[in-house]
Amino acid sequence: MEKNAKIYVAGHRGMVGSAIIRKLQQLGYTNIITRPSAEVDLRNQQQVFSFFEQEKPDYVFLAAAKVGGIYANNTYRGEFLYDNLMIESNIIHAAYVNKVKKLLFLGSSCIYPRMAPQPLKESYLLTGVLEYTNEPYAIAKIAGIKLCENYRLQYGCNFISVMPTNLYGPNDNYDLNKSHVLPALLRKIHTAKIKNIPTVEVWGSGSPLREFLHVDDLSEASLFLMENYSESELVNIGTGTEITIKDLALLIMRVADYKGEIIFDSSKPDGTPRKLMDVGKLTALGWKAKITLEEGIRMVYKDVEKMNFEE
Ligand code: GFB
Repeated sequence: MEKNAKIYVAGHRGMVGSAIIRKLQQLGYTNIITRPSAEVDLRNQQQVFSFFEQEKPDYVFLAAAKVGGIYANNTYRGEFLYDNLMIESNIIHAAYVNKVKKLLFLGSSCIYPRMAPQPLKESYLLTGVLEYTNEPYAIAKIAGIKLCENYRLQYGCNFISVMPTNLYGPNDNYDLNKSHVLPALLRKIHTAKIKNIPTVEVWGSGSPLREFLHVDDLSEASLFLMENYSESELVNIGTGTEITIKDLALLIMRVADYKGEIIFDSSKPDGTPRKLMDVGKLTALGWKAKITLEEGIRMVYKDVEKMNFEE
């Protein structure tokens, strides 16, 4: 990407989009464009098409999506399917019509089959049944991957797909009904600590394994792939290491210096038992995650300490 190229970041207010903008700015890109959803509703085809026709971006980072943790995915199932299908279809088609030089589409590790062998290789896509709690989101993301792949095959578009593992970092969502586990536990543990509450509630059994990547690593990897990868097959982005939800809670308790007890709420779902990315392809291309989970949690916890959570 040329330093003065016109780069559109869709989803600039979200955790991923804002991290991509920070990284682009750090690296000296000067012509980044964004649009608030009040001006361009990405689910609206007409608005997206007019915006692309007017702006004619050279490069697109497609980081806009309706996202959430296990509860939100399982509750707002229709919205997760419809909004994500509309957003990605509108942007990918507009990018094709307006001759965007390259587009990077962000998916998620939940696209892989629930019981796929671990670690998850890119080739396991569509080899089995999906996890039901996030099936609508996963189906929408798989459709996005297939749009990129097939627009490349039919029209020669340079559109690539990258699949991040579970993310965390600045601008995360701390609403307990919508958030992912890491921000949820940071909030719950911090609140318990400052209010002297002796227990903290962790959903499910605590035994599922998850992999966590700091969003600043994700944005670096995304820019790296924008510069260095132009193939139809998706690429996993992760750390290649995993932790149980129980150990994650214990780690956050240590960082927050909270000495209470964990109570598991078995009425809440566990979701996929395990979701570890095989990052061999990305490593071979020349990129590796830098921020360890403990370092990342310590960084984010500094922000959490300044937040004022309302009960
Ligand atoms: O992060 P999370 O919501 O999503 O949950 P997934 C991960 C695990 O943490 C589950 C447990 O086993 C949860 O039951 N957990 C424990 C909690 N306590 C909490 C809590 O207070 N809040 C939350 N949210 N979880 C999502 C998918 O799956 O991962 C999305 O639904 C997306 O589609 C995303 O792919 C990356 O890892 O289970």
